[in-house]
Amino acid sequence: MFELPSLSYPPDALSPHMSAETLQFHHGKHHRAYVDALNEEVADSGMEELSLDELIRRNADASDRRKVKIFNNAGQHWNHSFFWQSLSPSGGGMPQGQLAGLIGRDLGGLAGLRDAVSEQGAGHFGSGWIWLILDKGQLQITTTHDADTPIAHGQAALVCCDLWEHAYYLDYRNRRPDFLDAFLSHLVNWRFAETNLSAAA
Ligand code: MN3
Repeated sequence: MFELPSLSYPPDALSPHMSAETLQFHHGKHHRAYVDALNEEVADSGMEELSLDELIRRNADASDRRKVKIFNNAGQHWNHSFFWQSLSPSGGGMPQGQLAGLIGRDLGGLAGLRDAVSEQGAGHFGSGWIWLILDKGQLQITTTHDADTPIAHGQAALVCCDLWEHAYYLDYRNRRPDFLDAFLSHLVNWRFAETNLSAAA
């Protein structure tokens, strides 16, 4: 059985950049619904023993209706669990160490990273996610649609932001660029990205 992970900060800790109402709905209702649906679909599927990562990889190219549901709910469980750790009450600021070096080498520094997030995040059509990933030794900003996730493509995720409207509509209405700006200025957890880079490199 998969379980909803608890948050490592109180629901009002990200306010005003992400309100307690948004966080409580997003974590307690949306994420919980993905976990519940995943447990329901996996039961008696013959895949009960698989880890979350294995469920994602094994069902990534599925066309069978149930396997598609398993992929979607497993991906959303993975992505949201990763997203909560990508946020911090003391977020924003400057990446450090090896991460800062690679952002300079591959993305044109923090200014280049901000431009890429702004352009790809605002331009992403419909629901999905924006990611900082390490792929074949190179840092990249990339987006995925719906529940898709870098681990289905052999890429290492360093940090992410949710682009579904439920992530920002209560606080920013339709202004996704403002949400992404607040994410980079005040919320993004560079320490988490540095840890993920060390593990991947
Ligand atoms: Mn979401």
